Amino acid sequence: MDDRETASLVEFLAGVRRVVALTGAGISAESGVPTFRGKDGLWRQYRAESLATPEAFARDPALVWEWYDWRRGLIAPVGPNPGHAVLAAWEDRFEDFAVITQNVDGLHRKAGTKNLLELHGNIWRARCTREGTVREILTTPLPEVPPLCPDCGALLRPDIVWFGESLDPDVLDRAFALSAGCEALFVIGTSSVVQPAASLPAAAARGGAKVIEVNLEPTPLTPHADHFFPGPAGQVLPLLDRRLRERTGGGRRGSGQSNGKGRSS
Ligand code: BJW
Repeated sequence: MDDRETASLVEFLAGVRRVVALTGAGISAESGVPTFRGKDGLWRQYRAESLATPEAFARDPALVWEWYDWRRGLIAPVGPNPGHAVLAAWEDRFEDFAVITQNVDGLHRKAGTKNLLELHGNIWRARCTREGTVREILTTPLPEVPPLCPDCGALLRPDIVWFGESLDPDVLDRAFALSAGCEALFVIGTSSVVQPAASLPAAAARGGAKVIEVNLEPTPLTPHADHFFPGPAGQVLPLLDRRLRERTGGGRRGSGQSNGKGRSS
């Protein structure tokens, strides 16, 4: 993206109020959390897609829990990176700012984001397969694999949305409403292939929002995005944030004079 395009985007952002960020595994990559579809997305010989399914869990719950136990062990010691930090700070910069994440790692909350929708659940929670009760389990490694419900002895499962399972309808409705109602949607570090999350940018565009993509490489969304910033989120977002602070004199909020939902170029 050239400097003139960045400047015009910064000008636009300085005047908007309702901004949403949709994030995927790429935003946590610089914290050391492997992505799903990159070359690091393999665990032993398994692809993430073949483990994150109810069928895989029914076939071999211990194997699936071993994978989650390994991932929990990777995530536990790491912290948010500058990309997460910028999004947390944008709650103060924009009047109405929300993060919708596909990630289950909890790093947005660790960075201080409060207005957060977790589309695919959270790796630190487990759900009883018999009673549906949800509990937080922070111990890593797990004392027993697979873990059992302390109340009824049934198998626990990760409180995560696997392929073929429905997302929480309330969370999904709120995600679509936020996307359809925002003036700018940032789409950061996601391959934009997993539905229904991959449909949120189209909902935002239909509502008149600018769609701004940040990714190391082009994705199926790129041809439809208004702006594409190639590069690591942990560098691109701080750069944009700095330009925005320079434009607004370091103020915590934009001018409040919304550009409406129309596109400006
Ligand atoms: C960087 C970077 C850096 C790297 N900086 N960038 C319609 C059509 C076709 C199929 C379907 C459909 N609707 C539903 C489906 C089926 C399915 C689906 O979407 N399949 C597609 C793969 C085709 N969807 C579902 O099953 C969903 N359920 C559902 O819709 O229910 C109703 C229904 C069911 C069936 C049929 C029809 C309707 C549920 C989806 C649940 C996804 N769950 C997972 C795993 C669980 C979480 C966990 O264990 O952690 O969620 S899958 C996995 O993919 C995970 C992620 O959240 C999700 C998205 O991945 P993400 O975040 O995009 O990561 P990557 O690795 O793919 O990409 C990383 C990106 O970052 C790359 O682009 C890099 O370049 C970039 N990057 N470093 C910036 N530093």
